[in-house]
Amino acid sequence: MKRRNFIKNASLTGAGIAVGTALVSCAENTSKEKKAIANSTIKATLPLVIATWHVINATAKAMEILQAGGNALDAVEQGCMVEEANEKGQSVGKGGLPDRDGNVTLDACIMDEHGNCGSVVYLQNITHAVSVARKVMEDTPHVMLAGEGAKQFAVSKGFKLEDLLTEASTEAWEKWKVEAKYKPIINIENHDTIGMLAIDKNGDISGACTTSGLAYKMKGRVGDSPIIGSGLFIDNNVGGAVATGLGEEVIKTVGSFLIVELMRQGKTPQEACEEAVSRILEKQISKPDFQVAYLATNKKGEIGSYSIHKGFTYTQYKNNLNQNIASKAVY
Ligand code: SD4
Repeated sequence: MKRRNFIKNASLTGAGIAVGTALVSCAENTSKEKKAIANSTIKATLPLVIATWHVINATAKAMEILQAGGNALDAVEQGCMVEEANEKGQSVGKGGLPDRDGNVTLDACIMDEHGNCGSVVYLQNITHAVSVARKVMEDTPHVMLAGEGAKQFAVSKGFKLEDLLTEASTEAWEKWKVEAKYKPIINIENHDTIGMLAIDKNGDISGACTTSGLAYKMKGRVGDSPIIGSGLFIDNNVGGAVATGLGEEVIKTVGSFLIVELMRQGKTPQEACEEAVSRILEKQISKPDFQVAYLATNKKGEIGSYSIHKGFTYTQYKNNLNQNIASKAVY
């Protein structure tokens, strides 16, 4: 590990206090004290898990892994898998709402503390898209696999083929065909893509994002969620960010990457999320009828979230408290 990274990483652990102390041995006492207080606050905050929307069971699973000493990558994968398997959630995995032709197509990605990432787009018939994304990251020389190729790869890795269109989703789709007459619905509330960030006991951060995408999208449409930098971005020197809502607007502004870069420049996670939302709004001529929401954490475990419209909530498991929190919003 490069010395600079070692120091940055170590400063989040008990060892970091010693390393940090050695480096500032000539500095004033007051700054030493401040550093010690900051380090102990970070230790109290970690490990932590945050995720978009109301996904208490998913964050609980991720925290179980972190508390047992597991790493952030395993935590975000297994946390997301809880929602992918939950048929009642109609925006993720099995039971996800289909495109306008009745196909359930999944998008997912994952990114670790080393900057490695994997992604699948337009994946059909496999519930755990996030795990396929992890296999792409770990077992191929590529970052992204799409459609039939992604499916074949998943099968070669032992994933089972399943019908992801449940009775409830079929009913909702049939109703939409009659009522909406194939006109896309942009519903500010009808999203619950899971984007999850975790920081483990070592202070390392990973993230994942998984979704069935926008309900009743055009066949072939891919959103922001599997696109590294849009739906998710991680930098172990800075923090991480995830997005939910109308993916087209997130892609146009490369939202999650933007937030991490703004935090790198010194903004708090809250300030960075607000700036990313305003980058979208400054291009609108009137109040938009779509929703975009961001959630971010820096390496100190400070959390920020911001959405265009009220109604976005996120789940935070921090300092032994697993709770759902209403985000600040523009409107
Ligand atoms: C997409 N961003 O496909 C996703 C949708 C979403 O909660 O976030 N749903 O555009």
